[in-house]
Amino acid sequence: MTSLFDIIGPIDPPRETIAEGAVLLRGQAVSFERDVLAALETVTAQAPFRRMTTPGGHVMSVAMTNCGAAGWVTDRTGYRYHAVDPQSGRPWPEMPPAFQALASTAAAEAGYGEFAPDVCLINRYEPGARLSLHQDRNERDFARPIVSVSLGLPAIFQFGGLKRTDPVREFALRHGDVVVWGGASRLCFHSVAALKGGVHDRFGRARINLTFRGAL
Ligand code: MD3
Ligand code: FE
Repeated sequence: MTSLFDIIGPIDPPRETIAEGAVLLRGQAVSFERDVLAALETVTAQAPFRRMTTPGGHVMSVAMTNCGAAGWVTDRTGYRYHAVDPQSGRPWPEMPPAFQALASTAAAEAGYGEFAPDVCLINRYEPGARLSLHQDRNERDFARPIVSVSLGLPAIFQFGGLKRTDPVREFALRHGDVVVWGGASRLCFHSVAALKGGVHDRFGRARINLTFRGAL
């Protein structure tokens, strides 16, 4: 007989260690989504999403902004964290309390205890946007984890090893999923496949990813 589970597939566990030091918390951000969406509107009114240029001269398909004491920026001269938004000449918007609450709750849930991020990099993917294979190594101290929050349309996230050529594993990251990347996973190569189309009822035709970092 066909069971319901043959049709809907396995149910994801609420908490899963996907690599050494990396904990996936399915749906962890859902209860924060209203406050997070309101805070996101406040941040992007002051620091709108923009597509930045890489040192190689390519305009990124992902649009970005930041909040917190500094923001991640790229231009023809390189990647760095900078206290001022180069587009406005003003400091980046403050980290909203709803963002801080989400990041510290998730880090504690994953077993990382105290985590007070100083930067939140905000990525916006529209259909076709992708992020090519990279490591995150512009932060000062890799002992601190990165907390990532996925909102809106789902994406295929690819997670490799410490060498660019290591094989990657794929994970679907859906609305509300949170991953805490610490320990041995912190410097692993990763990428996001081109976003498929679709419409999310709160976030529309987009995926938003928040990454909370101790950068300074
Ligand atoms: C693993 N963002 O902003 S989130 C990035 O979905 C970035 O927008 C992706 O990669 C996104 O740098 C992926 C998951 C993620 C973020 C940072 C990591 C995984 C990570 C840093 C180290 C290891
Ligand atoms: Fe990254």
